[in-house]
Amino acid sequence: MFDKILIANRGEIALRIQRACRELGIKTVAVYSQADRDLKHVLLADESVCIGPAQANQSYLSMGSIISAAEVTQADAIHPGYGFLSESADFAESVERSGFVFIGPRAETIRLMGGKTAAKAEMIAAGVPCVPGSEGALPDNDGECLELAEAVGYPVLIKAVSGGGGRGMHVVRNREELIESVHIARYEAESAFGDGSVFLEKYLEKPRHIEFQVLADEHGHAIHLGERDCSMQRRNQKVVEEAPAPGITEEERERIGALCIAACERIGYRGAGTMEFLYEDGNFYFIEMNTRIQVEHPVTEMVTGVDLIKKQIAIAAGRELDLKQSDIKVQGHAIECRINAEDPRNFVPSPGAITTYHAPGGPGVRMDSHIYAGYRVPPYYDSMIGKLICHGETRDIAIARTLSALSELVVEGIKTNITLHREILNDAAFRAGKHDIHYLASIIERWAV
Ligand code: MV4
Repeated sequence: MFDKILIANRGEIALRIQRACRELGIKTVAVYSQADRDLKHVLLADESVCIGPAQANQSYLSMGSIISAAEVTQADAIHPGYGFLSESADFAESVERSGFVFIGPRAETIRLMGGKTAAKAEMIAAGVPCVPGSEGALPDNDGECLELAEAVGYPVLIKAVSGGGGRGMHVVRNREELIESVHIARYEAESAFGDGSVFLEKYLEKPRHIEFQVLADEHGHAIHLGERDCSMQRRNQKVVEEAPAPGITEEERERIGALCIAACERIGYRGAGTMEFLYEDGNFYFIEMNTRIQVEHPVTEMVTGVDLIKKQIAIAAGRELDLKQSDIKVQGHAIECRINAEDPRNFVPSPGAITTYHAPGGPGVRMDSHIYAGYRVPPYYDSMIGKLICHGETRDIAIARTLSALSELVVEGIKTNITLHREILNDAAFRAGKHDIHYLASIIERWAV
């Protein structure tokens, strides 16, 4: 097992990774920017290294600074968390070339899955259902693009091959709009990702977002840990996630889960990963794979009892997965609320000093947060200040427990979205588990009038 892990991240996930390391008897190195000297995990780390100024591109995104910090502290491995460099194949490669273990998949796997059309081709080959669309990038020829769209049927969605997370997508509702949209999408993709290639898919109008968690070791064993529903989102930012997904049957879980395992085996996947699907009219359609631990991993931990971060570390250390598929039982229901430092009405970030903090507690209540009274939320990074995760025997109990915990949670000195969560958890469509990916935008519009 590793002796020392460098945590290449900040905030709640850095603290979460540090807790897993402590349990495993592994020392931790915290790296932090000049704006993050007072982060909780920095204060608790065995060693800490300032890696640069507040701006992320000069600190948390600076590969050289992070690898230098690993060298001076003689760390064995680097955990990238989520965001920042977690899905950078170049970073994974640099880490390994410098003699450290990257806690995540091999660099070539990250690169392969980062190409959305290559990822889809692998999934199709493994038997995973995908959204119908152009197989591969669109050709330069306008006539051929029109034929491809015609074959798929309007409306279609144009996506960047090197995109992801919803940026640079264009809905096209008829053939008159296609060519101009393709040209705009190519231009945007080139400026945003340095790769102007785009592809098209049938546009699904009212899907739910359902994703499967997988774990795979380097000895050829892969398992799935069921699914999460992340449909309650706004502008590609998830707000509430839950496991299992409401209304998904054990048969669907086993069938899609088995296909996700087949895909992991096909690509030789290693570590924790997530297969994202759109779900509409009883059908699953793969859209992309995330090759990192995700923000919402705790809901899966709560219903399976598996510590995903400890598994990531054990897999990276070369251990064999000590879980069989038959060991995984989804028990009860878990809901996560992302607590953000922002105005609950207009979503504008609200950094500043936290004067009061009272965390909720009790059975089935988990608060993953790095904040404390006196902590200042810096303005430079994501506004998420914590996650409230509640587990219950049934979805109704989990909802009641979440509402109770939200009423206990006190964060003063800055604005937070706690009231938004109370409204969502009391919403009839959410309580019925019938919300799709556009639902949150629609209720926000209703408040505006
Ligand atoms: C789609 C789609 C509808 N049809 N693909 C957005 C993020 C990226 N991962 C894929 N996304 C979508 N792809 C087809 N063929 C709708 C979305 C989408 C979405 C998906 C999941 C969660 C939130 C979303 C918000 C807007 C659009």
